[in-house]
Amino acid sequence: MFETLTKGFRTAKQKFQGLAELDEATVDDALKEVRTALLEADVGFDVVQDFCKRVREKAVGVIVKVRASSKEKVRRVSPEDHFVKLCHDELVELMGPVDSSLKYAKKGGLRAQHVLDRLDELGGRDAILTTDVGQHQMWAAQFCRTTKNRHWLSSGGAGTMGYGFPAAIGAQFANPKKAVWAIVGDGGFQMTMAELATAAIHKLPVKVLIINNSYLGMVRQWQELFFDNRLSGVDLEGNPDFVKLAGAYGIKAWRVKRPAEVDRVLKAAMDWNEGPCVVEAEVIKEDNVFPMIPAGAALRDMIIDRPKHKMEKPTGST
Ligand SMILES: Cc1ncc(C[n+]2csc(CCOP(=O)(O)OP(=O)(O)O)c2C)c(N)n1
Ligand SMILES: [Mg+2]
Repeated sequence: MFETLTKGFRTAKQKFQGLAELDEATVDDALKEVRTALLEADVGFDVVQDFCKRVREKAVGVIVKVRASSKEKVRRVSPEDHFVKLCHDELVELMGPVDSSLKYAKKGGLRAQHVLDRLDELGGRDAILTTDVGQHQMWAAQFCRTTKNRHWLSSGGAGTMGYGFPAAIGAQFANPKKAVWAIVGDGGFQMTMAELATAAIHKLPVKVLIINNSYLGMVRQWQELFFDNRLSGVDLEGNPDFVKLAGAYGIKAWRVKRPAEVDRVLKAAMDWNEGPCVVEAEVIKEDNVFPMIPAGAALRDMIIDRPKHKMEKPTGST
């Protein structure tokens, strides 16, 4: 296992040496070798590439990035310490200093990533978090870094939209003193939003964060990437006004539209102790989640950034 991994790194490194002259296809090829090596070696840490940008910048040899947390993880996975150190050194040599791989544009409107990043920072990391299914779920998984047991309730696999809010109500009943946040999509929330009544009647302090992108976002992303952006049945232009909806149940609600308002609104929701509350984040409509793996594809086929070429149609569904 160790040999496979280091061989993968070494091969890639040799290939990367003359990076300035390499085209993207060759770099892609070399990266596939690293990914394969990692998979075959069955190593439990994340490696994310940021190669397109680097290639454009012609930065030689800085290719593979590890999540910021991985450095710690790498250290922690003893007892195979010598191997871990070897991997770490190899990676550092390839990468330069480790930095966070999950980035998002800070300009051009409110992004779900920003809202979830701030939720994590302002107290979400200690809260019980639940999610629906879709883009917001992926972003929540990326940016909300809870490490506590039983603090992450999410409907994975054949995930079910509408799961997040009722799951949060259950979690809140079971843990009356804990902060519980339901992170839901504007599509998924509409499947179980009648439970606002349950939350109101029982004065549950559950907090709902609606990531409103006015789309069945995950399906829209697939239609964009794999079906020539021929959108069908994904526009949620008939959405209700979620703040008014909450108001109709007698529930406190805020709407946030600008990045500068996020902290203030999230803090206000965190401080709200008179029963449930709702935060509607009106985010940009057409953002995509990366990295992603097309259905039916393998981990090594992971898409890191917006593909420049036409993608093959996936063999499975969302
Ligand atoms: C009950 C149910 N119906 C359909 C799907 C397929 N599906 C997965 S994600 C998704 C879109 C979710 O939209 P939204 O809740 O707005 O979340 P977003 O992706 O926009 O964050 C759909 C339709 C599903 N997972 N569950
Ligand atoms: Mg949506």
